[in-house]
Amino acid sequence: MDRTAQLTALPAEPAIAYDPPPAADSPQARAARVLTDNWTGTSTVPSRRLYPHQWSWDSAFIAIGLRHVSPLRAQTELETLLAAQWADGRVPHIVFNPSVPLDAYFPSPDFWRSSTAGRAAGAPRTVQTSGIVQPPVHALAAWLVHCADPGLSRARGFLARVHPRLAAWHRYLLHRRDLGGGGLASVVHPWEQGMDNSPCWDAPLARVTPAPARSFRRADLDHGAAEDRPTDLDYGRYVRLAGDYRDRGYADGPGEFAVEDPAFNALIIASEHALARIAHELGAAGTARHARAERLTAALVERLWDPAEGMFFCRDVRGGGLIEERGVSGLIPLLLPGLPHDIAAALVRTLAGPHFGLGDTTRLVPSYDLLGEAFDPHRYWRGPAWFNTSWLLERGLRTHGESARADALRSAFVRTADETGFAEYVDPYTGEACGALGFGWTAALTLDLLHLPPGHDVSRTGTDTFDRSDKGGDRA
Ligand code: 9WN
Repeated sequence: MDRTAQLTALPAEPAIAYDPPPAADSPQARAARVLTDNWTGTSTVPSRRLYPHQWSWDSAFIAIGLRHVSPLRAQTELETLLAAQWADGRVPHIVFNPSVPLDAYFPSPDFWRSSTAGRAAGAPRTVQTSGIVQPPVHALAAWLVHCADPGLSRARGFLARVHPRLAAWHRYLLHRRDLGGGGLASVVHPWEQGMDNSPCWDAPLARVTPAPARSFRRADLDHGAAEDRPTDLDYGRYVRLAGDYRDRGYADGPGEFAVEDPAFNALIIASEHALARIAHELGAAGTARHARAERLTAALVERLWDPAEGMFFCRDVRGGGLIEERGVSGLIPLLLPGLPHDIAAALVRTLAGPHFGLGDTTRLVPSYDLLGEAFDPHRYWRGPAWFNTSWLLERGLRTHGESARADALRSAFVRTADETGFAEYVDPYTGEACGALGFGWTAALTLDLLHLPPGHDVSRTGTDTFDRSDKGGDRA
């Protein structure tokens, strides 16, 4: 579909943010086409075949890119997800599309049984969801979506509607999920952190007895190469953990697996800063939230920073101690404007050093240590480069004044995304496509990076390093 046809297919709304409009054969047009193809009417699927429902952190990243094509759709994307929020505040990691056959994705709604097993936690009756969560990128996404078209956002009361839900979501994470007692949130399943088979989970997962292979049928292998996906043993453990959580009525408390992850917590902090800006836009001070974000940053450093290794590690709350595996998650706190200068500088050195090879041996940032024993350039989160983490690190580099490295990462990102047909993940050395093609957040975040004017330096915009809008929504 050419650009004109794409535009006429969209509902009536304010003009597109491109100036001048992209040519039909441009990366922008190709990325926008993926978002059009993956749009269901109320949200965007990560991939038509492999992931045919709505995923939580995917939707947040997708909204960040979609805002440049259709601010209305970007708002709708987030509102659809938040409408599935449980009464205890959790935002489920999957919102199921009832028109998709049950066997198209595993675990399906009949595994999670949200409306019965999740009743005590207030799962909604009208929509079927999973019962676990994903990283809280949503307040950040809501703020950026607002900034793309503040007029439309105000006219629709977008922030006023999402603010209470986002505040309840953060309350859930910071109160019900502080399982380590040190102020940070824990994830209770590898799927919650979003980097499913990262070697960071190997030690805590080893304590979990896998569910028998005959007790479930994986649908992912119908669409993805087995050598690029988690193993059957991984799946046995995922199923056991999720089933046990469900059988406890999704009550948070003692469970076999609880990990404090640096990326998950950095994203809470970034989103707390965004919530402060949302509150300010709605007429409140927002200062308490900024202060909490700073306290959380201090807790992150105290509990997860390893000065000798120059990166953050996960903390195994049940097993005790830091997990000394270098996952990309340990670099993501670079996103935070309030990070002490020496820590930010050490993270940049680690990113550019032999374990991650940025600007030297790799094209994009690998998901795991190039020198680690478990490194595999094709197997899911055990080495391949993913576009959402490179986007977060591009932000982080820009935030801390590393414009040249950020520009180089941005160019490599856009080139690799476009060349691979917007692959789900790629070999970090060669850029070879792995997983699904036409992947939602890859296309969306490409659009976002292409929207950044050349030479733009977010480090000069003060503490808010998240707003790339050209419409002045952040001037409040
Ligand atoms: C389980 C949808 C999701 C992403 C995750 C990614 C993968 C699911 C799966 O796909 O996880 O949630 O079936 O493998 O690991 O980050 O949100 O794109």
